[in-house]
Amino acid sequence: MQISTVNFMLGATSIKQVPSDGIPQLAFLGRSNAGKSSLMNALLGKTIVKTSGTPGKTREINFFLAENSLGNAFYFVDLPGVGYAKVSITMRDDMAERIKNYVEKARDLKGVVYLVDIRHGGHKIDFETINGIKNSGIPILLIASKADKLNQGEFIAAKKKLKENFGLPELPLATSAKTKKGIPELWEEINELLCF
Ligand SMILES: Nc1nc2c(ncn2[C@@H]2O[C@H](COP(=O)(O)OP(=O)(O)O)[C@@H](O)[C@H]2O)c(=O)[nH]1
Ligand SMILES: [Mg+2]
Repeated sequence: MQISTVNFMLGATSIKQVPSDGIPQLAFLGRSNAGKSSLMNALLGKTIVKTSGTPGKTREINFFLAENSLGNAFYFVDLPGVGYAKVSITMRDDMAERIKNYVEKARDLKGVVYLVDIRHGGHKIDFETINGIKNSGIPILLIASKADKLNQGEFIAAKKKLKENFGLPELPLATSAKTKKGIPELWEEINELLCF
């Protein structure tokens, strides 16, 4: 997918600030450090979303407005990482609530790309978060991130494990922001979710 423009629009701190302008939104969710920002940059072909060695930093819901070469506009939404251990439980609960609130109330949200580090197989917080937003009816696309971190044998085993752990109908798509593995395939899925 060719992206012609992308701009940071706003960092929302409350649901009232979330755009509801009819432009479809795709949100990225997962634990801190799962590779959300890096994957968004890889998809957009541009370093616009801040990546960080300091997990748990994103507190706002960040909206990036992009347009593809066919003239379709869409938002990529960078949600705060879930379950980061080094912030207070109150802060964690607060962020979990904000995420849930966004997923349930955002009228133009078309799907959630949920990242799980391919090496980790899923943590308790991943299952909890996914269960927490399932009822919203928003499609959730589980992605195995950082695929370049495993060799071929480990890679196949890890995808099977994720399928089992999350009860997926098929093996998850694995991506790497580093090698760009899986990026064209992920764009196909995204275009379908955004109805492009
Ligand atoms: N090797 C490798 N490292 C990655 C990949 N994606 C992200 N990272 C690294 O993982 C760390 C966290 O990435 P980031 O995108 O900020 O994660 P976020 O907290 O989920 O937004 C950074 O040091 C990234 O460079 C990937 O596909 N491959
Ligand atoms: Mg990030």
